Amino acid sequence: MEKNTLTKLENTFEEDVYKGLTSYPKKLSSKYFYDEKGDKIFQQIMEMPEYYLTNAEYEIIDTYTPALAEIFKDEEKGFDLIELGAGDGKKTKILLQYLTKNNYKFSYLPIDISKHALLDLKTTLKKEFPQLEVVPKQGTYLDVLHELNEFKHRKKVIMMLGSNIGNMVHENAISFMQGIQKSMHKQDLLFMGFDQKKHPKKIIKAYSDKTGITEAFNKNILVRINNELDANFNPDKFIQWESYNPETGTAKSFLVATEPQTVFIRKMNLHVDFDAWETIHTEISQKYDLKTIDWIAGQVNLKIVNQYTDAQQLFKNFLFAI
Ligand code: AVI
Repeated sequence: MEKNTLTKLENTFEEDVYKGLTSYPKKLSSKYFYDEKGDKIFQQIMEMPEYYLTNAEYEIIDTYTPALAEIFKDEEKGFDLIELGAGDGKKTKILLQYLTKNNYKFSYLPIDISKHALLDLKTTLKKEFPQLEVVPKQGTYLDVLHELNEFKHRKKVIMMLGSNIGNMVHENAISFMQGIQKSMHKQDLLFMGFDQKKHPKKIIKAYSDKTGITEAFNKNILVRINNELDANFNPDKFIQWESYNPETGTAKSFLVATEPQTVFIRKMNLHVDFDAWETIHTEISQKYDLKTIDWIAGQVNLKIVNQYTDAQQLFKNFLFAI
């Protein structure tokens, strides 16, 4: 029998948790950080002074909005501005403000896995830009790739901000971008954020703030397993640890058990044993340099049209075409 989407999603969480916690070393995917509470914690992260990514990309968009609007526009038919992983759209609003104020012809299609974030966004956009046509879509990145194929009637500008691509290992980033590339036609553009390699201390600080917000973000996955799979993780018996390899540009987050313990996950009838100092790898946040972005673009047959950076060159947004 065909399973409905919800069952499929639930199974994926359950299956991933099972696989991740029965393998060695243990792992859980950061995509499960995000539920209503996780979304809120991520909002707090974006406001932390240590988390430089948000302000840097804000500065880029603020500086280059008029130039981008000119590149994005299609005077005849207008264009579809499709944002992958829209979140609260704070950065995008600068662009929307400029485009609407200057009467550019376009629609905005925010796509996000979080229904909650999309509803909030739609409500605020309705207030701030009553004339703007907003078509929100809820779905995973994979659903999104299917959706993208359906937009062929006019120019597409696909946007993915915030270095979300950095949460994928290169292999997955490449197949994801390949999927996007396949959905693109001659005039379409892809505008994407890539966090840059920089002083390792600055990166470590951004992902291990003293207030414990990032730690709570990581631990939210344990809370979700407790709530959704009826488990008894004690988050206080784990600490979050961040590492950064300046050679590969990979920042990795771990939850580390501070003492030996056994966790029972009732829904799966599974006992999970932890030795003291055993790890669960939770997230990668890839940092890039031009060579790596050039290499990825080459792998997926995309051409770099332009690149934009902030005054401190912490972050870059790249514009790609086929
Ligand atoms: C969503 N993503 C790009 C964030 C990042 O920087 O990897 C998630 C995050 N994890 C810890 N802090 C922020």
